[in-house]
Amino acid sequence: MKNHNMMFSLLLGIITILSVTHSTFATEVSQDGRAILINGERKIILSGSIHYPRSTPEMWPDLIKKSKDGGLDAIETYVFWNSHEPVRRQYDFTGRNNLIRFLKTVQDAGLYAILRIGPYACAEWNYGGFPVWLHNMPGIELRTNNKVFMDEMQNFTTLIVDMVKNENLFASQGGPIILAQIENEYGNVMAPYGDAGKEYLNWCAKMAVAQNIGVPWLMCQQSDAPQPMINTCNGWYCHDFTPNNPNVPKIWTENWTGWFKAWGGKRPYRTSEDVAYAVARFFQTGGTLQNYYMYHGGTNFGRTTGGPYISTSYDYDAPLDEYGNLNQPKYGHLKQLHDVLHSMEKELTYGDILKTDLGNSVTMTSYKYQDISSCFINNDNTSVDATITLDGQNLTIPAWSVSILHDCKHELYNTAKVNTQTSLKARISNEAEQEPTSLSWSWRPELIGSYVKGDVGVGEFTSDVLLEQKSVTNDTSDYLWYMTNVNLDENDPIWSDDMSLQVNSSTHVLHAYVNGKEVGSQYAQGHYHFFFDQKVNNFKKGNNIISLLSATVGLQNYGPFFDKTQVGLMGPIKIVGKKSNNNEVVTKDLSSQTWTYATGLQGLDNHKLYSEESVNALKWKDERNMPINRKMTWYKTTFEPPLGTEPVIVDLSGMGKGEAFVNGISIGRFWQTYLAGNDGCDLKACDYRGQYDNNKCVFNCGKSVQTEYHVPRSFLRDDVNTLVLFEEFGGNPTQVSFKTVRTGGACANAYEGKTIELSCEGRYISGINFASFGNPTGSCGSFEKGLCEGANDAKTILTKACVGKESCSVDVSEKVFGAASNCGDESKRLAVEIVCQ
Ligand SMILES: *[C@@H]1O[C@H](CO)[C@@H](O)[C@H](O)[C@H]1NC(C)=O
Ligand SMILES: *[C@@H]1O[C@H](CO)[C@@H](O)[C@H](O)[C@H]1NC(C)=O
Ligand SMILES: *[C@@H]1O[C@H](CO)[C@@H](O)[C@H](O)[C@H]1NC(C)=O
Ligand SMILES: *[C@@H]1O[C@H](CO)[C@@H](O)[C@H](O)[C@H]1NC(C)=O
Ligand SMILES: *[C@@H]1O[C@H](CO)[C@@H](O)[C@H](O)[C@H]1NC(C)=O
Ligand SMILES: CC(=O)N[C@H]1CO[C@H](CO)[C@@H](O)[C@@H]1O
Repeated sequence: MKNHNMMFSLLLGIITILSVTHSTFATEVSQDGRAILINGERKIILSGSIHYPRSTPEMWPDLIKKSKDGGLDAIETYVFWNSHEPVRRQYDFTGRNNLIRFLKTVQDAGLYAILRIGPYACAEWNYGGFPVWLHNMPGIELRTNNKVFMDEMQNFTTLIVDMVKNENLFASQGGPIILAQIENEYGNVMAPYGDAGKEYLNWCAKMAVAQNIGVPWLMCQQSDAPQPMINTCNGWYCHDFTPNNPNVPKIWTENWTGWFKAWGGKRPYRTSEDVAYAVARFFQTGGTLQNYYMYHGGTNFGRTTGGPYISTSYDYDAPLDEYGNLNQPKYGHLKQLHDVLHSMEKELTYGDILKTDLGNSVTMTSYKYQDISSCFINNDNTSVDATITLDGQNLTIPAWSVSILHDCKHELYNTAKVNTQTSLKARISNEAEQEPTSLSWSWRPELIGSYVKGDVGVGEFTSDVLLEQKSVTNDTSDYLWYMTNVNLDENDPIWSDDMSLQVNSSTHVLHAYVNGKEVGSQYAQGHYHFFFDQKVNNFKKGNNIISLLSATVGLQNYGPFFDKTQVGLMGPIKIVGKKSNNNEVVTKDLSSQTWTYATGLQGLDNHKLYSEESVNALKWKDERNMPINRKMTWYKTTFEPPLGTEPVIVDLSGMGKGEAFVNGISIGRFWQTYLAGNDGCDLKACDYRGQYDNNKCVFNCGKSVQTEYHVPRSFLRDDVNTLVLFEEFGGNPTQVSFKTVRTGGACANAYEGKTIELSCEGRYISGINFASFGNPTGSCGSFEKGLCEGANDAKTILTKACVGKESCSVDVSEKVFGAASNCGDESKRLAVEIVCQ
């Protein structure tokens, strides 16, 4: 028996070895102190994050192709547990959740993949990617040494690893995945978990290693990552980062290309110059693998946004915009940098490194391999340009920039000299229809009568305490009703002329009703906690019905113990009477009353009014008596898809807050009426020089953070499509319209010696608005000629070279534009603005 067993396990061992190495295409991934090695060769790896559920399978090939064209070697993604296992042991890997299809699309494009399994993701994703049923399991504690949690985490991690293995997607099996990640930024939050956190971390490492995936594991932001986990850096800059083991390379897992947006917030923007500076500094200081977070941000469809209050758009100011268009100049400026870095791969990964301090925050780093030297020269001074003399030539390194030089002589690239055009996006109204006037609407009220009038049987269960919302709803809906009956007899001391309802609220949005009548609504601003206090004038003797509708807008996704953040109406909830004669205040605490609970709204969650079946089956009222600014109202219209292939958006101007659906698919929550504050949009702050953070350069003060919502083409049919809006606060749908987004024009500013490429990205160049070679001033839209100007008319030259073409390229030189006089020491530039057809 024993022998038999041994034979069996020996055999198994052989089979395992065979199955790991059988493929002739297997890629060996290893690491040393310099780089990740692919089949024994050190590599420079440029990677970008694209989260598969934030776009559609139909968009993936194009996004990944553009990533490859942009000079990336790898695509990185998290795995989103709550999308895949919405109900315990019931899985969804279809459509946008088709992880395997996504990884195969990456493979088909010939790129590597980095799989951050987590399964905690953060990512501004609802509840950080954790399913809410997990939180509701008895005895569970998340992200710590807790058996219930660890069993579930292992179960899901194993499921993903097995799925990926079955498709041979790990590099060790010939697949694209070169690295995997367990946990995520735990180092940032670990201290409050104490020893249990440390034990959990060690367990994560062991559990990961036991998965036997044949490629290295990463742990980001984890300076004490146990071996063989590779600890990596996340941040705006990572050049000062050193890994915790001399035998692992310096890896940057999240280089934040921009920042996310939130309802009621401003729009953040990070300049191309500064992102390029951060990347060049990282490679200058020995980094060899970096990942852009995000390369394509995309859209938080449905109820997937985290938060609270993360917006539906997750554009992130990434190199590919929300719709998959190039975000120029960021995309092109980084592409040029990637090409230069790849051309230096051998020097950067095998070369001898020599650092020279040139004074005043200027350093030169040379990488010499065999006969070739490549150099980086950085100027970290935030205001003063540096001029250095190399080989008898003067070279200007602008403040806060890095130059990269071939042979340490010829400048190939400078992070502050942007030679890529700035594309100007145009919104074109739906050419298939005359919107918005052509859209005809029908409507229905959301039926809340039985909840606010206390009809019997409307609730699901009762409780004598105020319950936390997630624990009741399992997050199957944003909405939860808290309802109670209060008997006020004739002699109750509470009676007065000034009676009010007070709710100590931890919810995001509250709508309060007494005896069928609305008494007020309120939403959290700044802190996700507010005190509701509204006068009520319809309390009556006898039975009173109090109905409180609590709504969430994305569950918290970050912080120590973020999962324990309570949301809902935990009270106290009181009726307060103030006597006018003696100022006496009498309160009646309702917190321990019997409360009846009902999850969701009738139309939204039970009848699914947005679904294809209900949209046609149920009666909708026509436009004649359509209410405007009415709370809890449904609107419906049909539309033809805009012509062409450009991305489609729906402009929801006029609407308040709610959720939008196209052909039964949720395109996300909307919230136009929560406006950003008026302060802080100082464009001078957008100078690329100096440390960036997400508050440095913001736009859109006093406005709504998002009025346009992406409608992926694959959601649309050729003939008739349906848009359904659930409006919670009150809005006016008559301004709603569909549009396409395209390049309307472009500006460029290129230095002498460079070649400028101009493109309408699929459309024709129809005109040249401005062109000047010399020292033009101003910026896109307001360029002006300077004193120095080439002898030939720049506009005529560009018209000849470009108009009527999709793209054109022109050498920026005196040979083309003629000798320029009066230019002094200044380097000459070409400024141009083109118009697209
Ligand atoms: C996950 O747990 C279920 C039981 O709930 C079990 O049947 C299944 O085999 C487990 N999966 C893995 C990969 O461990
Ligand atoms: C930049 O250089 C100037 C001139 O040498 C110096 O006075 C200043 O302190 C430097 N500033 C920074 C931030 O390096
Ligand atoms: C370089 O700059 C220095 C100082 O401005 C100047 O004296 C010198 O002539 C310049 N050399 C060249 C080759 O332009
Ligand atoms: C939430 O989940 C529990 C079991 O975990 C279940 O009893 C309850 O009915 C669920 N509630 C809703 C609203 O889905
Ligand atoms: C209101 O709720 C908050 C958060 O749950 C709690 O900290 C606070 O003590 C409550 N206020 C009162 C008066 O109970
Ligand atoms: C610390 C932190 O905020 N972590 C985050 C890093 O960057 C993005 C922010 O967009 C998150 O998704 C990370 O998890």
